[in-house]
Amino acid sequence: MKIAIVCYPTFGGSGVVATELGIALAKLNHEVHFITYKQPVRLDLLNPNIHFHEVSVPEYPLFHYQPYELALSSKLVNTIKEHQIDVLHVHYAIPHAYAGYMAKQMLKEESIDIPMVTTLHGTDITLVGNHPFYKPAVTFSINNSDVVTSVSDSLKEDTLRLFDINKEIKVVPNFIDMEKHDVHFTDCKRDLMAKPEERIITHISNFRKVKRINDVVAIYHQIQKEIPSKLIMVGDGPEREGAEEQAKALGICDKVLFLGNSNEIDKILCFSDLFLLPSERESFGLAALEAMVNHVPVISTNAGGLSEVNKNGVSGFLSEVGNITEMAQNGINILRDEDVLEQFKKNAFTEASQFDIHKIVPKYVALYEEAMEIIA
Ligand code: GMT
Repeated sequence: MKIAIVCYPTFGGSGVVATELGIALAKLNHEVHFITYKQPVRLDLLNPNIHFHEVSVPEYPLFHYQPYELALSSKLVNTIKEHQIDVLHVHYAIPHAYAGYMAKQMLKEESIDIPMVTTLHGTDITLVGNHPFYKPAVTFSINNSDVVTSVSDSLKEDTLRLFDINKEIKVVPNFIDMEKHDVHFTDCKRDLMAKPEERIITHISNFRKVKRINDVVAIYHQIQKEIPSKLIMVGDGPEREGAEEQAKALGICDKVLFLGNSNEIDKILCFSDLFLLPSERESFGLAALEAMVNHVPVISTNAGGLSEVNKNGVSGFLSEVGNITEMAQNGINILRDEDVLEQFKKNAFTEASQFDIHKIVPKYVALYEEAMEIIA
């Protein structure tokens, strides 16, 4: 099959999922074409089945906002024609599903019917897409996709509650490559980060408001009073500076390391003992799954789809949003006893296995086939 994938190329979860999916499809001998404004961060182009087409938006002074959707839909039309693409898979409704719909219409004029699969990731529905400025366009794009998927049951429910949807939404959860992690390698260079007697606690995100970065620091502040430990903060975004100030004000800045964005997530998680994700909302929580596959238990909120990933009392614990004291206490309970920690680490890995890439990718392939039949 020849598949065109549209996604955000940045460190966000939707881009990571789209990239890993494309790589997995290429390994299955499908021809995959990524169409986006920059090479996706986790994509290497060594597989001959993987192609990257850059969308360029020429600057023109007349435009206050450069018209990315226009450039993307034109690039889609050209790429789909040139490479005889069978199916278009757009990740994130805004503006990808909208641009995809326009490309479909332009291609129809040339008697080319291309099926479009739209995957909803979360913020495109719960935060941005729901805004009145975008809502009609998002509703229209979802209803006019040939197949619509969401990454969790929770996101499906949110979409049906917030939008007037007349399309079936199929849940295809996010995934992880278990094979990459089935040998828990020990050469972690842990001593670069902490003393042998210290536990390592990690948070990874885009440091946006929805992640409640101040709660991460506040939870850690309580944990470190009882458990000698370090906090490693990975990622970058608008809330980072405030969190650095907070760590300073709490007198723990020597124990909190802000690493910025990293392509070495697995290496960092390899030496981590606990992962904190106290988000306000999370349609799935890919970062939690990435922690779990690296044998790291998760302390999270119960927001959105997190309870579909992190199992309370098994792979970690879940609390109400903002319940810092409970999250800290749960963290302490896991970290203070070596046997308890070991059990949670094992459980985290076992729970992650239900999201193994080999179980999930065939679901997408089946949906591509279904989408192709719809328009045949
Ligand atoms: O908020 C983020 O982490 C980025 C955002 C994105 O669109 O890349 O993540 C969303 O999609 C991820 C992949 O499906 C999910 O794992 C995240 O839970 C979701 N974020 C939110 O719902 C806030």
